[in-house]
Amino acid sequence: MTRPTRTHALRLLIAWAVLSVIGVLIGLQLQLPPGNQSQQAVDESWLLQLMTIISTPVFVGVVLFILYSAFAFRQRRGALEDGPPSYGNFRVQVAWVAITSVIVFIMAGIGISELASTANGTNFTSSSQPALATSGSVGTTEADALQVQVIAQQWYFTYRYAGYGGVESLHLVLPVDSNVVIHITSTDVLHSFWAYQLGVKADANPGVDNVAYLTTLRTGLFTVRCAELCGIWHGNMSDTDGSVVSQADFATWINNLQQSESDVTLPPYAPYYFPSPRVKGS
Ligand SMILES: [Cu+2]
Repeated sequence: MTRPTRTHALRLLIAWAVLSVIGVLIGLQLQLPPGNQSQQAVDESWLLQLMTIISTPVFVGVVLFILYSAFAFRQRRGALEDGPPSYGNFRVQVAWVAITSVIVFIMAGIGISELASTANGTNFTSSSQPALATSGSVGTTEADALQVQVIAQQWYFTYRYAGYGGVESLHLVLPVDSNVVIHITSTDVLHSFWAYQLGVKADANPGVDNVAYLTTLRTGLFTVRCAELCGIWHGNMSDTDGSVVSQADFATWINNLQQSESDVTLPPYAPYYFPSPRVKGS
């Protein structure tokens, strides 16, 4: 018994529509990483969700067609025969090209508008920024944002706060509702600074000041990891004690740090560093 092509097409269309709607509804409920601790993380989660929702009907269509064909058009028992030859289908070809073009143009439009919105040199998106009580006030431009230097080294990260005399910390602590410019560098080999929940990941190279922008939105802990194989203890280069704290807590914390390091002589603050030359026998 062979069914007309129309019946197969109609069945596939109905099943595809129903499953796609279910898939998109599930996609809308997803909480995708990296989360909502910073504006950048929110943007990344939103983009991931959008991509998931756009690709769900495509995924459902392809898998459904394969499964349906394997069942409905399978070789029955008996003599092995070739299927009927196919000569292309004009309507399917036009629809195929048109639909994929529309999807690609929508993606390109989103990409161009995102690029245009960050073309002013920073990608700070929040409009109003309360200023910090102490030095290094936080504003809406790169110049008055909090400057933090991430120094990668085998096998941990340290953080220096340029606006606070270049004090150095073992954990990254940031004030909430603030624009932060992160300067990432290394003193030895290639590392990669990855503050997972903040949605920031950038290479840490010696002799390079690699800049990333961040707008903190919510207090809480975050994880920092090295994301570039950098030597035998690379796997240990992880810190779960990064934190976004209230502006008052940040002021207290940085004050205490300044006090505790008042009698410590740190190397001079520089935009970036080079590995010290390795002397024979050292
Ligand atoms: Cu590393």
